[in-house]
Amino acid sequence: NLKQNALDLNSCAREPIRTPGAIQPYGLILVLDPSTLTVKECAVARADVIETLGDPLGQSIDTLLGGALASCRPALESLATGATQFLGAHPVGGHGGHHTLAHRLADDLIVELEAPVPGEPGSLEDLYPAIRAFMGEIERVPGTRELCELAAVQIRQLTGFDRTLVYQFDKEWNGAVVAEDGNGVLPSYLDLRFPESDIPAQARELYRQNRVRLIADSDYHPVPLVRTADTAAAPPTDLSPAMLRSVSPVHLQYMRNMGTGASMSVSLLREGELWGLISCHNEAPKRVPYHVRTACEFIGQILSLQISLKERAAVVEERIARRAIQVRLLGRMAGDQDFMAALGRDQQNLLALTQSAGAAIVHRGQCILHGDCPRQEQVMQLVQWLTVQQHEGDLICTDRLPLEWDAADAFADVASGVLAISISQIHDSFVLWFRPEVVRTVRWGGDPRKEDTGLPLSPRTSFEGWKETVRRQSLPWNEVDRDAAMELRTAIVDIVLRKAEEMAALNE
Ligand code: BLA
Repeated sequence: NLKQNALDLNSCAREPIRTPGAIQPYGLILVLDPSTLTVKECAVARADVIETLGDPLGQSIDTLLGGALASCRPALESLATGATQFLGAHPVGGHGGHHTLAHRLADDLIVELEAPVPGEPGSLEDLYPAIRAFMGEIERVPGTRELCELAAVQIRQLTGFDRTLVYQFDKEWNGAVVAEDGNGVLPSYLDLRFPESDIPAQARELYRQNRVRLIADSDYHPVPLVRTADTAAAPPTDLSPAMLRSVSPVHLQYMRNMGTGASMSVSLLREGELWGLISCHNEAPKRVPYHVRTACEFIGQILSLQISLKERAAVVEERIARRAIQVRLLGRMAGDQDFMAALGRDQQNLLALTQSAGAAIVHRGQCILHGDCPRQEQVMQLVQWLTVQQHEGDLICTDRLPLEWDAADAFADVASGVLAISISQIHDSFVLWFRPEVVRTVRWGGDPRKEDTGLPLSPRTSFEGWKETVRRQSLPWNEVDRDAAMELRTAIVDIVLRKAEEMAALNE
């Protein structure tokens, strides 16, 4: 029962996507013995190819497909393990020049021939103007969001998909749609979130290695690999580098449920890790020609590099902005006897310092609230709880307080996240900042009702699933938030100490 399997999310991570034993039907795959260059396994979609050119199984590279690949022998012989090489176009019977790729694995040499797409560009050079235009424009945009929007537009122009999305992973591998371009045929998914299991771990690992994949028709009939008798007992062949690799039936069902006939995705990496995907959809089936995919891969790489740069610059800028806020807060405190009152007079900056929705200052049994906070007595209980926790240093933070302390369930909506600095252990003085449950901070982009298919495998169900996985969690606190809080603590402690010294001097 597919529905039940689909709901068992562990089963997603076990889908054997590298070894599906079949290909998509847009060409043919030959698995050669690397030492003899004879075919030990193959999948050929068109029966007439075998009728006219003979069965490739058991044949040598020199004779198979009517000798079409004989000239590739030197290239194939010298291909290093792990490498992929483009071998140009080669005729397959009367079906035109097929783009040919060779992939050398430890024990296999995979040769795949992809059928041409009518009217496709003759070379990557034809697409160079589009790539150059993209490179020119990215220099002018300020941030990551704008970069992603530009890439969505560019990839859609290049490919003609109905909708292109830029999908970004968070640190737990849930995803969010951060940019989108479309022609209105498919619904908008902008700002939607998806749980980790929608793109399971083994798929993410494969996409980290292999940067582009195309599912040209979510209704396709897989073409099974056939083997020679003496390879029958060998383990299933690893098709992970192959463009024609047949994809997981679970994912095909997902695509059909969301009304997409074709999908392509391009990996975005940052420092060797998968940062996100450019994900493209079409309502009708759609092939994307080889050179166009290469251009998309290239744009993906440029985008990846730019994202790294922009994110690094953004952290620096954010630190500077927080420092400015801190200076303003300190200015208030300097001229004031009572640091609590002083901080409270600048609520906006107090909250902005850690990007929070609420803050509480607890000092000598008093508790003052700013913005969206739990009730006073709840904050006091929280402080009690914090003081008995084992924690290192003077900063405590969590983005899932209710999961760590049951009593916080009562105010999870406003304070799923808390960042607290302890000012003085003797007097139980704290400054606490609160963040709401993350679901409250998410905008729903499209109209959910339009998409509600009631089926278990669909973006709508996924979005609901995502909400469950992040219940009682806030947006995470990052290093900039924590450092800003600690710097404020140092300043407060300095002020408190200085006051104490002044008092002591007066008393002498
Ligand atoms: C693969 N899942 C994928 C891929 C995407 C998504 C983009 C890459 C393949 C492609 O380009 O189409 C997910 N696509 C999305 C999401 C959106 C989207 C979230 O457009 C949102 C807008 N997927 C599930 C569940 C399972 C699952 C419940 O939702 C498992 C039971 C599995 N997804 C799954 C698997 C793959 C996959 C196994 C790998 C497919 C392959 O490459 O063989």
